[in-house]
Amino acid sequence: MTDAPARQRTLVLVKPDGVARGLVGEVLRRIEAKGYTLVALELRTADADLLAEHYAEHAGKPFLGPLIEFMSSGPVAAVVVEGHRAIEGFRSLAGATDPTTAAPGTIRGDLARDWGRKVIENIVHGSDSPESAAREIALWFPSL
Ligand code: RTP
Ligand code: MG
Repeated sequence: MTDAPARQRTLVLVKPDGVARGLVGEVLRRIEAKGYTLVALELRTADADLLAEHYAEHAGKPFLGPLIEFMSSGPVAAVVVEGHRAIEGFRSLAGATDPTTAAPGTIRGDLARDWGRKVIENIVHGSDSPESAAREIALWFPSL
């Protein structure tokens, strides 16, 4: 490997389905067991404005409205996670977007339910690139 990236920070959200089902501790356990560090942690019910900014990349997509409705339906646990290659590493822990096809051993594969709802409910969000991570962390934790 060339020029290994330094420690990274990523924004993880335990979504309302995960909080409602009592899975915050299980998600944090997996993050800590992997060796990542928790830098910030807050339980919060997000409003539509925050979520529209958070999901700006999905503007115009048909699932955006149901996604914002779902994500504002109850509290989320917002977590800043730090570690070597933590952005890609957490996406790997989370598994594929669709709970039905997410691999066993991943958070979504083990824990997410496919309810056949309007939008995919899949327990966690994780930033998908260094640029997204910086933008999302600034949005959810402006004081960091
Ligand atoms: P995330 O952003 O939550 O970490 O998930 P992701 O990168 O795997 O998925 P993304 O494409 O960014 O989509 C964001 C979230 O929107 C919901 N979604 N529902 N067709 C659908 O019903 C649909 N498509 C996307 C999921 O909750 C997904 O995680
Ligand atoms: Mg995404």
